[in-house]
Amino acid sequence: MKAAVLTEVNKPLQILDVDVDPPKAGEARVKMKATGICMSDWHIMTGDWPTRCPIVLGHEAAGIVTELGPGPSHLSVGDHVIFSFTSHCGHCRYCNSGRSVLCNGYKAPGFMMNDGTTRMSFKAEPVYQMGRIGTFREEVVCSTENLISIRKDVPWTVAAIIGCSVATGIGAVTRGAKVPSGASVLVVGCGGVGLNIVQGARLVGARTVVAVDLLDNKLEYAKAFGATHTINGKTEKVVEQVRAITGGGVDYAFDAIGTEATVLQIVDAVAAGGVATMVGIPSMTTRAAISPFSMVFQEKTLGASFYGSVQPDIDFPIFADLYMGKKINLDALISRTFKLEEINEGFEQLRTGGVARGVIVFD
Ligand code: CND
Ligand code: ZN
Repeated sequence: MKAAVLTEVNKPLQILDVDVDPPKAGEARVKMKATGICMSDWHIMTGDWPTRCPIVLGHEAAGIVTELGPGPSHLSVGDHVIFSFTSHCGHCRYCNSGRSVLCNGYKAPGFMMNDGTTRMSFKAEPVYQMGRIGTFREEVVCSTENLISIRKDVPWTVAAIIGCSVATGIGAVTRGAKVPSGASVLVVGCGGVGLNIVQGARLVGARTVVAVDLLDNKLEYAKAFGATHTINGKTEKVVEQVRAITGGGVDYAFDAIGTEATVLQIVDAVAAGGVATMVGIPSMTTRAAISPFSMVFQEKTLGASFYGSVQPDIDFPIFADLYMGKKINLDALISRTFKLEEINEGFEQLRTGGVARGVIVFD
C-alpha cells in the first residue's frame, strides 16, 4: 500500500510501500477516497508539535469500509465513513458528558492504536499514525470508534473536509462559542478553518462578520463565504478597524491561526462582555501576554475550541445534511485536488496561501 510517510521532521514526505495488518476486533479497514491537507499536519512536519517518526500524517478524510475485524460492529462493509481524529472510549467523563473530543480513556499516545500498538510497518519496523488514523495513504486500519458512517450521496472530497476544517470551523461557532443570531463576529485567518468559521457565522445569522487575512485572495474567499467586511492585516490596523466597523468591538472573535499576535488581537477586538475563542493552534512553546486588568474590568472571556467542540457521531451527519440541503457551501472550499504523489506540492500550496483547501483524491 502506498503511503506518504514523514521519516524525519523538516523533510518532505516520502511515498513508500508500507505494510498494513488486518483489522482486529473493534477495528476496520477503510479504502481511502479523499483526504484534506491541513495546517495541523504541517505543524507536525515542521516540529512545531512533538511527534514520533516514521509517521503517516493526515486527519481530514473519508473512505469506504472494506473489511471489519471479528465480532459485532456498528459499521457494515460498504459504509461511507468520515474519520474522526479523536477517540471515543465511551467510558470516560468526557465521553459521558457529550465532550468526546476530549476523550482521555486510553493511555496509548495519540499516534498509536488504542492498545498501544501500530497496524502499519515498513521493512518490519512500526510506522505511526496521526490521531490514531493517519490518512495520507491508500488504506487505513483503525478503530471503528474513529469512523462515522454518513449518507452515501455526499461527494468524497466534501465528506473528507467535514472531518476537520468544517467541523472545527463551523463547530467553533455553533457548539463552541454558541454565537447567537444577530451577533457581530470577527474571524482572524481565512484558511480552511477560518473560512468555515466565517460560514458558520453566516449560518447562525450573524449581523456583521469581519474577516482578516494577510492575503487578498483569502479575503475574496471570505466575502464569498459570508464576510460583510474584510481587513488586510498586512496594510491595515486590525483592532482599530474592527472597532470602527462595529462601533466599539465585536461580540465574538475567533483566532484561526494561533500566534501570540493574533490571540492578543481577538482579545483586544471584542467589546466589553465579549467572547474571544482560540481555534488556531501554535507551537507548544508559544505564550500570549494577555492583560487580566482590562479583561476583568471589561468582563471579557477568552476560551478555546478543539475540533469545533463537536460530537463527531452526531455532528458529521448533520454537516452532511446541511451541505446536501445547500445550507453550507463546501464545493467552493475545495479549490484544488492532488494525487497522493503530489502531496508535497499540496503542502507548498497550503503554506503559500494558494488554496482555500487542497484535497488529495484516490481512484
Ligand atoms: P491555513 O494555512 O489554511 O490558513 C491560515 C490562514 O491564516 C491563511 O489564509 C494565512 O494567509 C492567514 N494568516 C497567517 N498569518 C496571519 C496573520 N498574522 N493575520 C491574518 N491572517 C494570517 O491553515 P488552516 O486553516 O488549515 O489551519 C489554521 C490553524 O488551525 C492551524 O494552526 C491549525 O493547526 C489549526 C487547527 C485547529 C484545529 C482545532 O481543533 N482547534 C483543527 N484543525 C486545525
Ligand atoms: Zn485539521
